[in-house]
Amino acid sequence: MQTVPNQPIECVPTVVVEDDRTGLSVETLKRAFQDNLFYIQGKFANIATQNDYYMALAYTVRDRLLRRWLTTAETHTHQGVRTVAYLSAEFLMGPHLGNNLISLGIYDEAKQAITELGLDFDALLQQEEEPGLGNGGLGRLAACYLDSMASLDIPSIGYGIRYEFGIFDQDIRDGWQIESTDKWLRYGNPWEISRPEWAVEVKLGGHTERYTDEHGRNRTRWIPHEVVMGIPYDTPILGYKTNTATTLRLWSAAAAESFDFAAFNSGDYFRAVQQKTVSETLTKVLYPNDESAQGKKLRLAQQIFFVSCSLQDMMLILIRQGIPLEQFHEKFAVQLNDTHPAIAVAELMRLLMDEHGIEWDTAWRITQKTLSYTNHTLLPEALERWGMGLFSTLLPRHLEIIYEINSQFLDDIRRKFPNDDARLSRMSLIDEAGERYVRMAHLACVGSHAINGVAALHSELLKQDVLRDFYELYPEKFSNKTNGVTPRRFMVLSNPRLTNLITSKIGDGWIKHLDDLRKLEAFVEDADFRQQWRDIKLAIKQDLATYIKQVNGIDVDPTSLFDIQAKRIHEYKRQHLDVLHIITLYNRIKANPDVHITPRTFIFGGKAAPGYFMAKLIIKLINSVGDVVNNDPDVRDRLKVVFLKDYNVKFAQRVYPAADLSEQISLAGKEASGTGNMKFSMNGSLTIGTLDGANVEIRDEVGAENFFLFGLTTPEVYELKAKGYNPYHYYESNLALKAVIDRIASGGFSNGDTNLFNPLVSTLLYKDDYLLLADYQSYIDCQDRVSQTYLDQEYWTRLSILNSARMGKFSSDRSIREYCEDIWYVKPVAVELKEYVQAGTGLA
Ligand code: F58
Repeated sequence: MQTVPNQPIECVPTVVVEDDRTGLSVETLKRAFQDNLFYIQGKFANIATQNDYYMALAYTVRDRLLRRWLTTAETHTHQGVRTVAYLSAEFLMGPHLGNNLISLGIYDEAKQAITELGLDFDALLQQEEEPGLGNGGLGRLAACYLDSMASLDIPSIGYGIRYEFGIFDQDIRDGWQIESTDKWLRYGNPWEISRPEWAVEVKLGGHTERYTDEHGRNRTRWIPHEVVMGIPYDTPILGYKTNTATTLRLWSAAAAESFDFAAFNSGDYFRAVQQKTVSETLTKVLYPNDESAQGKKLRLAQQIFFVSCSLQDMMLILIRQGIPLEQFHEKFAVQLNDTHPAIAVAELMRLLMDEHGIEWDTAWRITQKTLSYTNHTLLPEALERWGMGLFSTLLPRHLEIIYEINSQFLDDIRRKFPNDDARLSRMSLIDEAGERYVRMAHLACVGSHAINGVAALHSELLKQDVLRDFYELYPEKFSNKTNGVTPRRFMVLSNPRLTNLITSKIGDGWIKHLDDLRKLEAFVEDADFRQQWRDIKLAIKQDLATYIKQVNGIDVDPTSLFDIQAKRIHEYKRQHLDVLHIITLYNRIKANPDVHITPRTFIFGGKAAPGYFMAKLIIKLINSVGDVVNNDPDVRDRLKVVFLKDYNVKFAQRVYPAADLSEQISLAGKEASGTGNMKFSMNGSLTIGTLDGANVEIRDEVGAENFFLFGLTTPEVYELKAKGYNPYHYYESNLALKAVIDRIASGGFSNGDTNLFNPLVSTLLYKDDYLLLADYQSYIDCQDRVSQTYLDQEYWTRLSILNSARMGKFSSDRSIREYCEDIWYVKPVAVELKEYVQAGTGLA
């Protein structure tokens, strides 16, 4: 116990006692850290590893979260509050330690404590294994939303899957992506608490039977082939400088019986443990797909598993609080993050009817009032559908329920649109065109009271195109909720230097009210401020340059324009358009080595889905172009190309602040929103982009004059495709473009091998679904304007400041407020911390 003298009072000096588990002073933190090293890790300095120190610090921080966490749970239970349940197959949380220190407001104290103990604080932060339980934007959005819900005191819980292996680790060998398993749990996870006592059972396979219950009603019972246990693992999510700490509850699969005793007793030891292995396979690994739906049985099993666990868990919460199940929709607003949890429509119906005896009509009303659905894609290949064979084998009861929902739904359509068979077959929950499929987006639309897209353009395109029939049937269900990102992680944590500068000018209110960044506009004409802004950017670029030297062995000039494209690799995102620009500049140099070129460092980061050949070939192309350009003496170091391996949240935090230019160059009408675009811009980078996704709104906010726009618009794309797009025509008629393609095709980046990049080249010349060749010239002209603008550093800095200053709209706090007001009807609940009484266990 540390005693801190207070103001001296007349006779008896008062003392404030800091408990080792809750105290926030540097001295207490030091002592608590050492205690945890000794008592939790079982180590002392001589034998402790860097990881032991990280764990000791993590436990020290977790202790400080727990009082807020338990008090929040108690307050919410006591008040029976309405709660958001955010269902997502992915949560891409990023490291917890730094973020929790910031939320607790003890980042500096912890740093001082650790430094005074002679340890390297930053190295400890870096030690944390990233929980990579997501593929990209969709999973990261879920994580930003948890942060905002907690920060806004919204009663909420995130439900998902505790994958034993998250998104694969990416290495680059000979320019190619190599995947390896992500063993994030190898050294333990100090942030989670398992709750085996709250485990639930999930049924799979088998068949159904009809029976008459004791009230003489016809009921259905499901006799499963297999039962799997779901064990919840809880992680606290502390809001920024508030007492609310919500929960991320991830489900891990386990065998219902560790041993099959019949088999064990008969001496078949192997068969006895086999069931355990099969069950545990369910949550082994995250599917590393991006924007493509693959009808794999295990994936459907993962979806029903986490959805069923989560809905049963919510029911247990109701039962524990004495709330009748008929009030399910009053207690919970359940958000479906894309269609991965859409089976919730049938599962909630099943639980209410089969397990709890509620009649169909009531169950259906509850289901629709409870659920709402966010769509994240416009790509047809990303819309999930499950083959009927697979679906009926795994989920026989759900299929019956879906048939019944469908039959009533089709009747509705017939009433509203008589004699329109084409519409019926377009909208049916079952695709019967050829092989039969269950259409998950349709199920989600029918079973939800609200449907939203994730940027204004995307929501419009959903209404006009992908979900047009559903919009015509239920216009009132549709709305837009433009994505946002948390400024806590993506500014305060990842860019402390810029945070300090901003705060020194406008105070720290912007961290919770991002619109306050507008106050920075008053300093745009302040030359000193601009100088400081520039100095910070340069220092961050220097740090990244050092990292690049260490990891890639490439020397890059920190004063060159850092031009960054970091996101999943996909043809629609057009990383290869960026490459066409690099080669264009290279060709200019080869034609005239003395030509003026604004020095640029092209930086790429991102993973390709392991089965996506073209995306992997794009990675190879980037690295191959880098090998040539970086080593050609004619280039004189004016251009550098770097592919940063293993792009993840931890690494993204280092990359966003270092960019001068952010590449947001997807074909118009393809990117639902994008969120990296927001993170770059907040950190003062300028955007080169198309009118796609949230770029449209970013440009509206920052001003057209502060945004580098190029490319076809969505209607122009539709028009060009309708009249018959011929990429070869662009190739033939544009000499610079032809020279670029020819250099790739002739083996200019593959040691003369003309086969290597042929799949890419011929796709561009003869197919080009994403219209790279049509947008090429507009992109190059725009890039030339970028290069010109960068030469005037004072002007560039003004634009950079204005970009940050005008990003208020893109805080995930704004998005969450909109969801709360328009879809969830959930209100903030203040949590008051009680005096600390021996952890407030409630024991005498
Ligand atoms: C992304 N989708 C969108 N899907 O592409 C992006 O525009 C948007 O900003 C973001 O969602 C958030 O709304 C996305 O990340 C996936 O990762 C799926 C994971 C499961 C398989 C299919 C892709």
